[in-house]
Amino acid sequence: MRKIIHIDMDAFYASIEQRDNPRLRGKPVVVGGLPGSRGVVATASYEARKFGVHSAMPSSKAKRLCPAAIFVKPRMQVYSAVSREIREIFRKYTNLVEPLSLDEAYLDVTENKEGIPSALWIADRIRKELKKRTGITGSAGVSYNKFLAKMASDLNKPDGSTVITPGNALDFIAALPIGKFYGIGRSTETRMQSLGIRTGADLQTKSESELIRRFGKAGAYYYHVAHGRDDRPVTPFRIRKSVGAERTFQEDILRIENLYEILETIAKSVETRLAKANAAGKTVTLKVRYNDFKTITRSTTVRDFTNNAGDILEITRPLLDSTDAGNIPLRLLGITLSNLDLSLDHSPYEQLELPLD
Ligand code: DCP
Ligand code: MG
Repeated sequence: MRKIIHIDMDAFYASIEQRDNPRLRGKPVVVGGLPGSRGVVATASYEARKFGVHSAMPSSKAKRLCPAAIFVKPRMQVYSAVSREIREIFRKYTNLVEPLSLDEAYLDVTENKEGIPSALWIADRIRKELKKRTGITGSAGVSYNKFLAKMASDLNKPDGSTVITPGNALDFIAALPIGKFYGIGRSTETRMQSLGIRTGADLQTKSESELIRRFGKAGAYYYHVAHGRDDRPVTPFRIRKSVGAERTFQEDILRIENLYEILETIAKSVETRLAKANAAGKTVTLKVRYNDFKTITRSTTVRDFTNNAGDILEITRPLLDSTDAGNIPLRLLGITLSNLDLSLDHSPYEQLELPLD
């Protein structure tokens, strides 16, 4: 049996704001767009949640629900730094760390670097260390698979741990409202409700073939997790270092105007790839290969993160001008962005995406 921990920081952005500004401690704090704007709430401190304020709610509504709330704009750079810190702490125990977002991750501690047999013990030790090193608290779910660990980490929030064992898993799932299942979003919840599936107990009565017929591949996932089964492994991924695109030409190109045009199409594909990776970069590198295969690179590092084709083109054109392009025919052109910020998936204006919905 595996030992999986899911850790999720408490009111992540808001806790960091309260940590860095004592004036905000113990107060209702809303991080996100300001109420005058058309922004939304990224998150709210637990003091603000008592008034019904939550993530993805229009900030103007948050203000109505909690007039005393203090609104703070997100500081993504700081949250990314804390995110890196918490991942470092996780990796002290296992290399099998799979981040789900900036503030949460799965850990497989079946085998762990400290040789600790109890996963709950590890979870609590990690939580102590999180508090000490980052100044904010996190909650943990401990179980024998990812789904149950994820569901468990919510049960004793904030600042708590919960264990789900094979002995109590089925009862726990039976009592779960269907919308709480990880992987069941708003639209699937509505469809399930219309089929009379309101809780885990209702889901447990459905056959796998019926769920697959109605929900496709996701139906098989619903069926298995309803019965406490989830054999997805914890898969750590390497943090991306760069995003780029290049073109090798069918015939060498001399005319600088043609090269500018190609540069623009490459910048556009880099833009698309950056969007897919939710990334932006500060260092833009141009790669040029001459017809004799000699290859050179030229880089510029800019002050603000960039992720759009227009900016990338503006930066790479002078780089291209600084080479022998236009005098010597080229075989290849490429653009790479590095020095990446990968946290844009947490733009407060976007809802978190669920994997199966
Ligand atoms: N976030 C966001 N927009 C959302 C949801 C979340 O920008 N719709 C950001 C802000 C959160 C962070 O992601 O602080 C982590 O999301 P969580 O869902 O883990 O929420 P919190 O950590 O804020 O609170 P909780 O204590 O419930 O985990
Ligand atoms: Mg959280």
